[in-house]
Amino acid sequence: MSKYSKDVIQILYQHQPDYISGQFIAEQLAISRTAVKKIIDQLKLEGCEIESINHRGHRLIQLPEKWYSGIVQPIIKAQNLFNHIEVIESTPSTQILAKQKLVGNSDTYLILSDEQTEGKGRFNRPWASSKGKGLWMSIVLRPNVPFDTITKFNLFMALGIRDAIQQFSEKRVTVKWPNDIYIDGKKVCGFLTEMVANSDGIEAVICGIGINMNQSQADFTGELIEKATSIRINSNDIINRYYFLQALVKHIEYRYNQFISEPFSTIREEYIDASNIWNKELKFTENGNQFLGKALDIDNDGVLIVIDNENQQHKLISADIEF
Ligand code: BTX
Repeated sequence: MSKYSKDVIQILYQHQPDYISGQFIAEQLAISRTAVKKIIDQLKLEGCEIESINHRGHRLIQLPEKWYSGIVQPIIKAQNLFNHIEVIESTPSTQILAKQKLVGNSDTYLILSDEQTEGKGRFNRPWASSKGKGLWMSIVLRPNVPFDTITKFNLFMALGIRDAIQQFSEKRVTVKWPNDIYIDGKKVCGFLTEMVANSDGIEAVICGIGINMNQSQADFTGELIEKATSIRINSNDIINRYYFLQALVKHIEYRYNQFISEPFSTIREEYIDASNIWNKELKFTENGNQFLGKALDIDNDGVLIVIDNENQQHKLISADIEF
């Protein structure tokens, strides 16, 4: 793969739906027309639908279900959250990779992968991340805040991710405290937040986000047939992955800035409205302890107030909830 292929795809994408001549692309990149033709032939081989007509040039019609760094980079650089962005085809887990890259720098970054071979949820549970239709990414941020604000970060992120998915879903998108996003009773997204901290505060927050974007119900297997959904299933059209990624990063940036400058109480009402855990019996697991109960409220610090079936009150910072 030529080092210029990401630039060629970027030029074709930016000029969509127009034709663009090989000569123009060659001049932009200071390479030969033969080199441009070779790159375009290679892009066609890997699934890009490109119409090439003599004397008119090339026109991008459709991209395959994969991330192209040449398109991702300008979209995300237009926002100010990350120093750099990495787009890869496969990795065991973007979360592991993001943590490996923390050492010896203070960069903020985003890692996006077409597939994860060992995607992980909370408590080491598997996260299904097959190639093509999902969005699997980890972001690394460096907020200058005390380390006990990590729970608050998670609450702000939930709304950012929810808002982005809502922009593309016909049905209502809800938050299942603390780490899941739901549509129509099924999980469309799971995310988790980890951090590295020292006595001075947080060194890095690493947030891993898995979103089912374009799966059909038939793409899910095993327990996920009943449990999982995608944005596509709840939308009238295929989700344009680049529009969605742009919206996601925009909403995350908005909520991140809010997290840094505002207390949780600013978004408390909004969070309560977006939540799907009220008025139903829930099964809670906290530090290995299981009990049945109901969620009553979220206080101004983001703590979940729960009453169990023995009338005992619990204040939860994090737990696992089953419907
Ligand atoms: P969680 O522990 O709340 O969710 C894991 C549970 O969700 C699984 O046990 C399974 O029941 C269900 N599940 C697994 N895969 C899917 C899926 N694709 N769609 C819907 N439900 C599913 C939530 O953990 C946090 C998940 C974070 C995933 C991201 S992806 C990028 C980053 N890299 C990585 O390895 N993890 C994070």
